[in-house]
Amino acid sequence: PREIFLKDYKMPDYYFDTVDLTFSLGEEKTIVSSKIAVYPRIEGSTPPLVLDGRDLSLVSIHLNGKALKEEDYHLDARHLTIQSPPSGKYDLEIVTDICPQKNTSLEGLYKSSGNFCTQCEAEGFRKITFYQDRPDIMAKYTVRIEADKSLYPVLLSNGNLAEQGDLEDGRHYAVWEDPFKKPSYLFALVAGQLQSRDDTFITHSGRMVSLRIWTPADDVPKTVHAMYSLKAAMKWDEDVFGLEYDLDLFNVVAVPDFNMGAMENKSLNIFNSKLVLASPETATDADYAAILGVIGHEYFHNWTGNRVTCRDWFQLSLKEGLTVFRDQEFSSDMGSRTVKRIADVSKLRNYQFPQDAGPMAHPVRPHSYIKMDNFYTVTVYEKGAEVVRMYKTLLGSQGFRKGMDLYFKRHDGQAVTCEDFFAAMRDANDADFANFLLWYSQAGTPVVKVNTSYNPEAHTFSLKFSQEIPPTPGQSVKEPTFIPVAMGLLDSTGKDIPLSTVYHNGTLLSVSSNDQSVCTTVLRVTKKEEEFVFTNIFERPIPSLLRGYSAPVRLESDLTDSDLFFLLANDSDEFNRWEAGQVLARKLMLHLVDDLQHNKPLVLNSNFVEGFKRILCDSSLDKEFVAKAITLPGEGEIMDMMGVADPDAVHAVRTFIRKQLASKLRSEFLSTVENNRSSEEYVFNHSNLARRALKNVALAYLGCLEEQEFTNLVLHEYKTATNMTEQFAALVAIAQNPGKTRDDVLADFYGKWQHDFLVVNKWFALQAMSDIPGNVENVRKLLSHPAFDLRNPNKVYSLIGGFCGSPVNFHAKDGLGYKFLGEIVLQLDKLNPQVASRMVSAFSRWRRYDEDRQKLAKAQLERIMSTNGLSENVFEIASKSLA
Ligand code: B3K
Ligand code: ZN
Repeated sequence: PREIFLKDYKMPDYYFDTVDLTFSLGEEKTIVSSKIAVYPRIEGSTPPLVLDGRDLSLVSIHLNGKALKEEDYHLDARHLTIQSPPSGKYDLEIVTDICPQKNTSLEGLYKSSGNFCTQCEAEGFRKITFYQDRPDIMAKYTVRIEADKSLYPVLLSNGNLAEQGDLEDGRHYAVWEDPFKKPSYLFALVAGQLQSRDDTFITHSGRMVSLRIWTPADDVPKTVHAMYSLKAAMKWDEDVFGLEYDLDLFNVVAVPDFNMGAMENKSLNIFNSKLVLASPETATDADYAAILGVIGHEYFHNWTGNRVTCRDWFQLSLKEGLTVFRDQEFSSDMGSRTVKRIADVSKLRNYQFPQDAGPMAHPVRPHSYIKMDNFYTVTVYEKGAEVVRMYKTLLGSQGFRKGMDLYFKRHDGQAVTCEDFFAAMRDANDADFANFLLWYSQAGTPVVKVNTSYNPEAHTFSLKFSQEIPPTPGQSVKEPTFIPVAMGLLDSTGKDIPLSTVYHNGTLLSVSSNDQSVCTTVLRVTKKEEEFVFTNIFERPIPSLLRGYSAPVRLESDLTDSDLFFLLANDSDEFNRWEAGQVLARKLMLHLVDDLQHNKPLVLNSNFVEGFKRILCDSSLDKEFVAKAITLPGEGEIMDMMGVADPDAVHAVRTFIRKQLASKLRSEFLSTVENNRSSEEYVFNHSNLARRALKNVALAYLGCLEEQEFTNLVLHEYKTATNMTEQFAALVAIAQNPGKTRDDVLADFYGKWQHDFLVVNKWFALQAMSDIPGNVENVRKLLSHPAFDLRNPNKVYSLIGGFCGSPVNFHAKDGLGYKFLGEIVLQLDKLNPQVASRMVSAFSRWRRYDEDRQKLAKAQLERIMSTNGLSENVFEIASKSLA
């Protein structure tokens, strides 16, 4: 396999002006005819024209109407090369056959539940026809689709419907024209038996847009929330960024077989059904929130991704980091900003930090890849979004908006780079961004240490910062980067101290302006070591650092436990209240893990229980915030902080703390459950979902006690639940404890929901993630359950992905978890390399574990590597993991 490097980027020799595609969809094969208007980048130059193509069977090639002879072109497994094309403009016509019904990779054109659909990003278009399949080739597309009318009554592609009609032999056709130039990865086609929920949106400037969400007929009632989300997203983008939709039609199609969440194809978004379909009875609040976020995300791509796209795939974060940032902001504005921030930061810590510290660590803009699909990562997406957020932290909302406006003014219709975005932000604000660009090129999570000191004579408070970025593969030495540290100081009553002046390495910086007092300021930490000194501070303050999590770093401060309890109780920055509790919990957990490893008895610090109780019982707090604040850091997060990760010890400690808290605060948890029941109809709004969230967390605590009273309570909640959020939470609480009750309720749940594959996936995932000893055997059995299918990604993510997320069973000492995954990866790789490669990633941090586990995991990686015919996808992850 060949590695591709950013430094080797070359502009294309040829551009494409227009592309006319005709698809004749058939049961045996599909015939794709393409006519491309080609012109050279440099007038008069005639280098060979190299087109990408995979798994295509070439039928014919014509150049300006004349058939090409075999000696005029060269065909190999990956390319079609026309050796001496004519100079100037010409039309190239190529006919190919493809076989969508045999395409199990779900990339290119394939069938899902009898319908045709496409997925082209990143490099799937080359599985449809020969093309320069790279994002800097932007062309206008016209697409004609022909198919059997009764089997495929609905024919969709990008843009506007120009023409449709009947053909002979029961076939019909539709012609779609997209007036906007686009890269091939945004091409889409759907054909099948679908029905739509229709609505309209009137844009800010008064244009009417038709909105259609397509699903199989039975599912149309479950698209209410998706439609609501779409309209909310359209309005939000106008209000916040002044961005309007640019066509008269916007289609969303839900398909059950899809490798990822969704795809932003121009005006024809294709979604994994999981992120469209919802009803109160079948979807949880988390599903509703995910639908809102992803419908928003794909819609927002219309500007950040489609109108302005990436020059090459190394720039992926240009569109993904920015669009994740936009969907995070959208969800924040639609719900609780603090809770959304907490959820996003938790995701970063639990998934991105480990990636950034492992063999697959890569910068937000990677330097190289073997298979681009492997780089749709939490680093490119979530860390990328943090990078965008830092611009906003530094520039403020208005400055950020000015930067966005300039970005679109400069680059609408172009394929650009991360520097272009940086330059727009900088130039629109005349800003000094110092060494900020390093965020794009250096991998690894910076560790920022802060030492504080108060001088009571001089009334000064000093903060000494130092930063270090750990080495990552291919990058042993790092330079200090630009870390915006939003912070405030609290006085002894817990109030913010107005900040007047701060000295930075001896130079005065003014913090307040126009006599307006400022309580949060953003320090620009750019060097390996530097000091900031606040003056006119008349008592020892408690610093609240990195407010709102203003930079994606690991912060190590000298704050004491009592400082942290103080912040937990008082900080005006709600995010940092949560964070103080998490820092305390992480310290506590690591401490107890150490005790456990040294055979010391486990004792839970009573201050922790007290602090926890205060939050649980504080009725002035938002309930969703409380639910987050009383949730302990994840096991992965703790393992990530250990020299040698010990999954059993971390699991035992987390379980111990949960049981202790449940037992010490049983009456508080019980009243929390009782006071947060409601007989009202399900509504997805903040106050209702917050109530359910708090109730469900409390229920899970009580459930872990394994006492009859609480088992009955949980069963009661399960039986009386009128929505999936509460029903599933009760099921989760019951399923924690092995035994007959668990088995009966799991069987009951399956019986109830076996007709709904999305609910059945939850049922698979719940069992797969279980920490019941020896669970690998149950998971193996579920592989042959009639509802399971290795070809459906959602099912694989639920069952196999769920299993790998269980620290105790996946990392079981006997190695059976590793062996199971090794076998599955090899089976999956033959069907769907993208899905196989996601699964094999679970091995990537094998060096974090003890020697025995290392040996067992390594053996599986080696077994995978020695298999013939391995996909590039799996090869890349497995080989980099072993390197
Ligand atoms: N852009 C797509 C991801 C495509 C992944 C290809 N392997 C979804 C999104 O981020 O919006
Ligand atoms: Zn995206």
